Amino acid sequence: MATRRFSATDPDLDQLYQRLSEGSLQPLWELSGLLTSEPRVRGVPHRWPGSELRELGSRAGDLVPVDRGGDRRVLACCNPGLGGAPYAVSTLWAAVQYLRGHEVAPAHRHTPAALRFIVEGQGVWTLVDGDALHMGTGDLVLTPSWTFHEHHNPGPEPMIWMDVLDLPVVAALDAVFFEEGPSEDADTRTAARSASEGWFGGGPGLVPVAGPPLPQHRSPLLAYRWADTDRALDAVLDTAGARWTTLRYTDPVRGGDVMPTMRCEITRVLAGASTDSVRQTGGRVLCVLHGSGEVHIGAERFDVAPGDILAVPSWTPWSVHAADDVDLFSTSDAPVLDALGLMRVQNLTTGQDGTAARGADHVTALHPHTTTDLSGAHR
Ligand code: GTQ
Ligand code: FE2
Repeated sequence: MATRRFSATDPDLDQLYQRLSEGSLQPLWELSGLLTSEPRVRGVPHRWPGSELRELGSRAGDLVPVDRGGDRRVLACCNPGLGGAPYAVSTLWAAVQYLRGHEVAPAHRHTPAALRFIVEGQGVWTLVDGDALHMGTGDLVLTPSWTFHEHHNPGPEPMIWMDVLDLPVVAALDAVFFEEGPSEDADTRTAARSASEGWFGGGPGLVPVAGPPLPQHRSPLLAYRWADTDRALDAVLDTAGARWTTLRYTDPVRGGDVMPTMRCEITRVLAGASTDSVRQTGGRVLCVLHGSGEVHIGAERFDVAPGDILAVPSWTPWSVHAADDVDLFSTSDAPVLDALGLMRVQNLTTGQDGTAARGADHVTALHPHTTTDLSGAHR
């Protein structure tokens, strides 16, 4: 793209502009909208209804094969405010993936990291660098950057799940690499328990002193099981005497986020309760696992049901009001903003401001009262 040519009535100035343009230079005094007083947010609050995602996923299953070439049957959530870009918010890809019975999605790897969250169904296996991980309702399964992954469905039933990737961030950094798997043949292994869970998910607060080498930039635990998440949510609500709370999925060894670009959290809101209204820098994708109620995002109000995917753009307040008990999974790009010192958090209900993480002290980041209020204790 050629440098913009500014024109002026003064012939000398006009000549300067001409020469700037030829020299691939632009005068800042003619540029506007760069340093805005607040983020000029691309993307709008949006909801993709679960019923529609299931129906269209199934329709794609009838019509479109999965094989090399078109190797993922995936419907990308496209935020209507992003001019057709296939992103749910400006920094996150969110999609549903549909795999019919006995189908295989072949192995590959890429630098964008992915995670899967399962709203309904079970029976598909994801192999992450050869480690077989079962996918079941409420589970979070990670596919970190540059790990080989493939999916296979040995049973007769189709399965649908949500994928979230940091693709827009990696693409913005011009750091996307992709590679096909080493073999054309599908690896249809299964296992009673993944090696990752055997080593790092055996029991709360326990990690092996001598185990496999730790991966550098992400959690060594690749699956977070619903039974554990559910139990932890109950325990915290009970202990806090709260009506709603948010738990963060963490690296069991180092305590930080599960992956360097994506933060995963689960919010439980008991029937009749409402969360605080909070906004923070960076984008977020929500996925309703259980229950029904209202999700408020900016000026929008969405009546939600299981399977719904919602977009929370940067610096847009959001809150949940539960009609019956709601479990809500969410992914944000918060680790990126934290790492760069760009995180701002504002709780509009309590009036508290914060910056979420200070330095590398993840405990500060996790502590509800120094950041945003992550639970509705005694309210
Ligand atoms: O399952 O490997 O939604 O590579 C987008 C890209 C899923 C996957 C997506 C992918 C995958
Ligand atoms: Fe992939």
